[in-house]
Amino acid sequence: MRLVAHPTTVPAGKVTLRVVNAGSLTHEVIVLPLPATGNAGERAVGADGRVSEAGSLGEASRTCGSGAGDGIAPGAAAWTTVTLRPGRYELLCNVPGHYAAGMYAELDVTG
Ligand SMILES: [Cu+2]
Repeated sequence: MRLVAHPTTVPAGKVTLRVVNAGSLTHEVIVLPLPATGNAGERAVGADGRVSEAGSLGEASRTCGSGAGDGIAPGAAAWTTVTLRPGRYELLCNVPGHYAAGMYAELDVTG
């Protein structure tokens, strides 16, 4: 499993994420700031197979819709608009087990 960001660098301000689920399972995308010394993929995974969403800046998890929902069905798109300051962020899927399986990507925001 993987999550790919195109482009990987965007200007600060309002950023619209358009997520296409090209897989065969339900997925989602959560936006979290990366800690100054951390990299994508390094978050602690809990016993439930998920990472903490504390500090989340938004998510795209609604099939053919905006914002938070029950997950993006296979073949469907989802979207959300977040306001991002310059920095490093992590896009990740928090369906149990998916983060540990590689569903994360760094997104860099320039000033
Ligand atoms: Cu997933």
